[in-house]
Amino acid sequence: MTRLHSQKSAPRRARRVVEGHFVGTGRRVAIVVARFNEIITRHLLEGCQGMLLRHGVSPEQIDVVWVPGSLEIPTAAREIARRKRADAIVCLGCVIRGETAHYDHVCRETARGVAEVGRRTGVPTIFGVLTVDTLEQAIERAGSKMGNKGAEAALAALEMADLLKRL
Ligand code: INI
Repeated sequence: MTRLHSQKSAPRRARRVVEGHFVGTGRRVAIVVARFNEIITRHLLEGCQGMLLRHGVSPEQIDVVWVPGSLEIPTAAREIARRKRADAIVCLGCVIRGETAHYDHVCRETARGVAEVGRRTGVPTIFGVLTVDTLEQAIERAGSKMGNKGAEAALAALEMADLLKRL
C-alpha cells in the first residue's frame, strides 16, 4: 500500500523565511515622475509622498525627479541607481490608450526599462505607471475609487528596500 505522506515526500519546513517590512526610517527614496498627463501624475506623486512620510521616511530623504514622459523614466531611474542615490526608486507615470497611437510601444518600453533598471542595478525600482484606456480609469486609480497607485508603489518600494537589507 502506498503511504500518502511518507517521510520522504512530507513537506519540509523552511529553514528561514524572509520578508520585507514597511520601514521608512532612515530610507532614501527617489521618485521619478512623468510630466505627461500631469493632471494625473501629480496625484500619484502626492499619494506616493504621503505614504512614504506616514511610514517614517524623512522629507529630506525623498528626491522628486520630473521627466517629460513615461518613456524617459528608465533613463533617469538608471542614473539615480547607478549613482547610489536611493535605497529604492518609485517610477510614476500615466499612459492613456485613447490619446496615442503608440500606446503599446510606450507601455512596453517603459515597463521593460523600469524592470531592467531594478534587475541590472540591484536597486528596487517600482513600476507605478498607470496604463489605462481612458482618463476616467486614470482618475479612479489616482486617488479615487480604485485607490492610489502612487501610494501602492511607495509601499512596494519600502518593502523591497527592507527585504534587500535582510537577504
Ligand atoms: N507619455 C506618457 O507618459 N503618457 C502618455 O500617454 C504618452 N502618450 O500618450 O504618448 C506619452 N508619450 C510621451 C513619451 O513618453 C515620451 O515622452 C516622448 O515620446 C518623447 O520621448
